[in-house]
Amino acid sequence: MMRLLLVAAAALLLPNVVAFSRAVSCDLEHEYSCGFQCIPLEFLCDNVRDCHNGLDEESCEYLHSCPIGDFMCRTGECVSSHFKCNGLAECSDGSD
Ligand SMILES: [Ca+2]
Repeated sequence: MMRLLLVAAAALLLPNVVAFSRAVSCDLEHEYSCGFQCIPLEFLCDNVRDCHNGLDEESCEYLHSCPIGDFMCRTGECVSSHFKCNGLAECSDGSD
């Protein structure tokens, strides 16, 4: 009973931690499982880290890469990492 109360209290106090520690089930026909997170299959090996653990970019072979210090847009364009998340779209698709 005490253990049940502790789990309930933890769930109330730390909802994000409890939710994150739960494995999720993905729709594997359309999604890739990072373990505790699902991402669209098209995000796999696209040179952008989408999984919190980076699993979607491990064991990938890339046909195209960007110079060190650059960020690769989802379109494959290379832009300086300094411009990533600066509120302006340097990538033609706005993926930066
Ligand atoms: Ca990715």
